[in-house]
Amino acid sequence: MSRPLTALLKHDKQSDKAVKHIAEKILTGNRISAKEALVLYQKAGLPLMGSLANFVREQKNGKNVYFIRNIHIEYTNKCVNHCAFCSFRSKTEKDAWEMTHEDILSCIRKSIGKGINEVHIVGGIHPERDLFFWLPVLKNIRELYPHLHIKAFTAAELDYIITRAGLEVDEGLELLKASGLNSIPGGGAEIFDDSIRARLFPTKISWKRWLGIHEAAHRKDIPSNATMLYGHVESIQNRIFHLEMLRNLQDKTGGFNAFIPLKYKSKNNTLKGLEETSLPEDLMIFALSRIFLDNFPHIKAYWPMLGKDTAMLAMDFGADDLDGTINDTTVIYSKAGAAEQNPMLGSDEILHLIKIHRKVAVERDGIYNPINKIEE
Ligand code: V47
Repeated sequence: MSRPLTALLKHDKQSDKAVKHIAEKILTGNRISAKEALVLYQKAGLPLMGSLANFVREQKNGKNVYFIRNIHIEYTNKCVNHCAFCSFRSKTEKDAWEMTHEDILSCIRKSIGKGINEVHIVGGIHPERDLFFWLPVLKNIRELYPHLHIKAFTAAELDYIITRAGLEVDEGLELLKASGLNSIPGGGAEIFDDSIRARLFPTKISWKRWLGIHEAAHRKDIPSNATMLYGHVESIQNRIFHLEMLRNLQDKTGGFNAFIPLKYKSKNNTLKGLEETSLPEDLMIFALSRIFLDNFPHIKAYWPMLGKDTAMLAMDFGADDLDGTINDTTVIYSKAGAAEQNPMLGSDEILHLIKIHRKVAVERDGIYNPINKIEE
């Protein structure tokens, strides 16, 4: 058991017996239950949660902070869904855009000289596009840039484009993989609760379908990420249930690479009366995720949404991945009011941030193989 933490627990007069028992389980490498996660969240307090999460983080990832050189391609803001939290969807014909096959290639061409290793392709759910629009796009990217990791389409997009093409999920995934798809991003999960989904995003795929698509992908050796949209109307019990469902699927398949807590941002969407979560609450979510998701290799603090400072702080509360250089290619969060209005981080700046936070920078590929480890 970790010495300083054992001492902290021994002299801790505030924590009750249940919290100490749960903390000991974590420090001896044992899994905690959903009930225990709730007790911890409600009673442990941020310093202890942070210490426990950091303990787990260091066991799994040492002091590494992963990052990747990447761009995002948000190919359209047209969307068949009307999700109350979304600030990205076009509201009128005038503010709608859609990228052609050539636009997408040109976007990659412009960034390829910056040494990118990954392209992340997500968008609204375009009413008229199906899988057969995408297969030649992926094939072209694969042929032109064989080294690029293609992370594309949330489960919500996959459900739509595959169904519209008249195919089953398994068939669609196989075709996508054969055309160059490497992995699936974590979006579209939102929060796993039927009544919240019915209220806030009634036309989006169900959470069971979201999990089913990720399971099908994992069975075809297509890894994926998972997200949770928190800080709107959900309870802490909803959050823990969400984490539990992800942990159960990961026990079955082992196909998730990273979990990404996504903090609800309130500008320009129909939920805008809500107050955003505080920094301590955000850090509690990171810590709880790291502690509870004992079978997830990585926890991502997505800096374009959190801001650089909070993302770096999250590195002491369980997170180990910053995502990437982005190169000002995403507007999903800037439209929703994120601190980073033109998200772009040069690799020099990333290295500097990681160094001043006394961590070890590890440039990675799309599946977390280290490309370059910088220890100073
Ligand atoms: O599913 C949309 C979220 C997600 C808002 O896998 C919002 O590496 C907060 O999943 N406030 C899409 N969140 C983006 C996503 C993602 C991003 C970066 C990396 C990866 C990865 C995945 O964005 C949506 C939704 O949960 N979102 N609007 C908002 N106002």
